[in-house]
Amino acid sequence: MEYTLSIIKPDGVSRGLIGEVIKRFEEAGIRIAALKMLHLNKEEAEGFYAVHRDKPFFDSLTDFMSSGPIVVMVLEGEDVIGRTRRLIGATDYRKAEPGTIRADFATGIEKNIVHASDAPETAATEIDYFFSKLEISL
Ligand code: 3AN
Repeated sequence: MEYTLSIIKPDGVSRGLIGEVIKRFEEAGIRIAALKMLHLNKEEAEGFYAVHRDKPFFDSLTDFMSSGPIVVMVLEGEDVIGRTRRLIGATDYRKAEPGTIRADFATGIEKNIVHASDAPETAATEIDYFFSKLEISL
């Protein structure tokens, strides 16, 4: 079994899309192994996106990610990293496949509703950032 981290971003939460996103994951046979809502401060958002520290969009991205509550989840399933990425669609929503979460709901490259880890190493680091072992139902 594989695990990945997904985040419903502040735009997804404020637009009432928590249920919609979770429904799409569950309907695809993905299991929710852990879930919580939190509101990151700027420093915590910077820690999560540390790999992007040198990018021109880092400040704006971390402002946005700390602008309101988010929902963080550990997802479980076979090939769940790749399957979740396919369900959410490309980072740039204008290039996302029709029927993906971002194609259906995103309103900007930052305001793209949902995040999901892109590889096993990042999934492990990102899960660790938000969850202790005790919080994950195996
Ligand atoms: P993804 O979330 O699709 O894996 P990453 O990890 O490359 O994308 O980027 C992290 C986040 O940074 C994206 N979800 C998006 O919100 C933001 N982002 C990425 N590229 C840009 C960009 N060129 N301009 C503004 N924001 C960006």
